[in-house]
Amino acid sequence: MQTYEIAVIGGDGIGPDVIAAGKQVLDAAGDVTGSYRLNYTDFPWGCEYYLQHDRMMPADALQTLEQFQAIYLGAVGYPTVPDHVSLWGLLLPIRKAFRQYVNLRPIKLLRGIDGPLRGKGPEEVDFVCVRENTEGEYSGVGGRVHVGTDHEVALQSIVFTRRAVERIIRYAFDYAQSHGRTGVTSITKSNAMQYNMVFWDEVFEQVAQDYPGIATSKYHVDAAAARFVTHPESFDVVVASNLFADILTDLGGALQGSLGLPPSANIDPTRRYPAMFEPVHGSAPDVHGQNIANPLAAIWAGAMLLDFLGEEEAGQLVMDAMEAVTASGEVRTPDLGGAATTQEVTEAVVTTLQNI
Ligand code: GGG
Repeated sequence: MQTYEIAVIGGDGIGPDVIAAGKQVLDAAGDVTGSYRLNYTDFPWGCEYYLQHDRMMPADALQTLEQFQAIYLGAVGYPTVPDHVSLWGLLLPIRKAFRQYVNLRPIKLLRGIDGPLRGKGPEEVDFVCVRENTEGEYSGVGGRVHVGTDHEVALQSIVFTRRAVERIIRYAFDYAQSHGRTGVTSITKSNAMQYNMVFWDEVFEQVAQDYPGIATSKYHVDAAAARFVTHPESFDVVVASNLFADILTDLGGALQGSLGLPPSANIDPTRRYPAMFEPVHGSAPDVHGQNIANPLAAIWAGAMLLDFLGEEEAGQLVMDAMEAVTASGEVRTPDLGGAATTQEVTEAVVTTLQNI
């Protein structure tokens, strides 16, 4: 039996609750398959840590995390700490330092869930977003001058490097090829952004030439947002910059019926550094402490973690159990129209998994 070392950062708000649920399901899948054990080390980092230590995680946190095979993260951010401080104090430094240049976000309507789109079911809503995760609009380059005066200036620069743009687009094509997907759609805004996005388009066209078997399309981000709603079935693999994909995948969560469902994987494809798995959603202070947070996004992120570790059979088992629970429609948290607690949904997934 294989043992994997997993760093766990429950983080803020509902983060610790949904990650506890995810651990319970991943452990149950390990017991059923008998093929692995996950050895968790919990780190109490986040906004509460910040209030005590004036930083979101210790100075040597990255060296600590580097020893692990994967990181399982709940949520980052709480109203007690400014959002840009929490995000730049924990989530973004991990993604950047560990070269997690791929942020993989499946957008798939699970069986039994009524998505918001008329006539669009699980067959139509089933695609994958590949988000550039280390630069672009989140490069962190900028500054403020004349602060507090009436001629104050704020600059936030977008940085696109050929290396990063090419590798994320190539990853999207490779992903399509290896997962039986037939098309890659590029998200741009090159009509208005004549430097970085024209560059993005050029690189997309160059890389596409190496994949003659994959169909290509491109949409400006505003048109893509509309098309996500009107023609979700026209997307297969979508590749986009950091901010564009961040926005579009929240829309994707809505297409899935709730932001309590979509997962995400932050991956360094070279595997030099650990990958990080997290729900797309944040800390949800509005439902925190009520035991009604939907654990499915964290559980789904856990299934992606198992796939990444090579435990695909267990990952599939978790997905099958989760989808059997949504298909039955009996046990659902309030975001999906039910009245079940976080714990009840988690137990339903565990029981289903044990009986598959
Ligand atoms: N699940 C992690 C989390 O808290 N996400 C909320 C968030 O604001 N994420 C920003 C991002 O993914 O770039």
